[in-house]
Amino acid sequence: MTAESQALRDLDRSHHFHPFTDLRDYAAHGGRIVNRAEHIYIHDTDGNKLLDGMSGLWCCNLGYSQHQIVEAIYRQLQELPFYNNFFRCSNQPAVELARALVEITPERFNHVFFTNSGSEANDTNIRLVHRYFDLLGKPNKKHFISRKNAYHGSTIAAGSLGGMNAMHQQVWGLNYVHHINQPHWFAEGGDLSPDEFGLKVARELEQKIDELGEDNVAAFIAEPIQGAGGVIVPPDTYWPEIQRICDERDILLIADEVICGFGRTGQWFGSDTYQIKPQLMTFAKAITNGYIPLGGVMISDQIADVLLAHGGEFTHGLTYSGHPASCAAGLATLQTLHATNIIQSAAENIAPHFQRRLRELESHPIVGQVRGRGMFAAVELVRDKGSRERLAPDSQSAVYCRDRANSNGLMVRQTGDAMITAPPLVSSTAEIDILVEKLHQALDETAAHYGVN
Ligand code: PXG
Repeated sequence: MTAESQALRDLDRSHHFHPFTDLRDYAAHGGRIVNRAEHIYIHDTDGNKLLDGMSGLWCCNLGYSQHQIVEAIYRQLQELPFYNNFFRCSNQPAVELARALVEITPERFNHVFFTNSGSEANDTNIRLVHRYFDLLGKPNKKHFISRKNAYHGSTIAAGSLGGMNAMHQQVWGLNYVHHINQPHWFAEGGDLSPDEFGLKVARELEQKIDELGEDNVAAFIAEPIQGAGGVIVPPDTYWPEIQRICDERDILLIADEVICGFGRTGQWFGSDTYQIKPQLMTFAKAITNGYIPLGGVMISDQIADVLLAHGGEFTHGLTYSGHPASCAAGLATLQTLHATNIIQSAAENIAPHFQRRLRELESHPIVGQVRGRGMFAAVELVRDKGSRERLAPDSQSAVYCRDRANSNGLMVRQTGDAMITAPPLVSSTAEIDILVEKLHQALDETAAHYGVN
């Protein structure tokens, strides 16, 4: 470690509060300063090079060397670095990106509202839904149903929509958000088959609607595949049953596509993969390949028509809604996705290789399950495969395994007792092989540490 790197790390731990971090621990030990990246590799100030098995934070789906996106941002900043979209003004990249998004989403989506992040986009969903039902003369329809262990962001509203216990302990959430169980068969399915369990937890939505009263429930929000919660791939029975319930009841379906969107599940959106028909879709992250902040909500005609028919100001907006540089980055990202056909080619080539290679880890003595779809996956760590007993309390073994992987040059993360990986779609088969080998090595070291062989 150079003196320069050490000095930077010391300044960081002295002055910089990091997100979702044990602040006391960080102040004592500091962290890794990432200062350079190319293709699917990141470099830190200590000279380490890591294969990025997390695509930044589920956002750099095309890796770090997409210079045309960088140039689009630069060109836009030279032409028009900023202007707002309030007071009857607009800007060309925002207009063009709105149209490009309408083209890649199902026909019923013809409008977009731009934000800076996924959290703000989910706040926007609440605003849109409340306004929609108010205009329809159904002012009691204010309640939202979400799922335990969902992640929808970290503003007060998005954090309330989310179902993370640790967050709820620190946030006094909204009193009109309710949570049902998640479709996490491995952790919570007990003796039921995955299909039975999928139906059981889907029907909790129906029960919750009955409990709250259909006249009071506005919407159900969910990620097609839960990302931060642990790449929770729902049983096949889950989404068709949820769709049935939403169709039969007068409640809206909101798909949070912040992680699933833009190719992660093998199609443009997770909603395409699961053939669900949400009335609202949240996006962020990979819309700009993570290079600059941008989020938003796709609004279906069912909702847009009501907002348009009634008029009256929609009293919601952010200074940077539709920022020209962010939208230019979004356009360049979509153009790249189209020009390279990477979503389809990754779904046909690299994703099957990634899923196949990872599943080989199921024969490892401490692996209880490997699950995934497209270009993301979770590897569950256990001491006993039959009983699914964990190696150690408080997810310690997965934290240990993550640290070993990181030290061995692989950036992966841990959620609960699962190792999580979501590499860029531009990874080669050889790079996926390296990822799996490094994860295998970390699993071996974890098994040895906890005395399993
Ligand atoms: N919805 C989903 C599904 C997300 O994954 C958000 C909304 C919020 O987006 P913003 O842009 O406000 O962060 C997210 C964000 C993790 C992790 O540890 C995941 C996210 C954010 C931070 C950490 O996996 N996802």
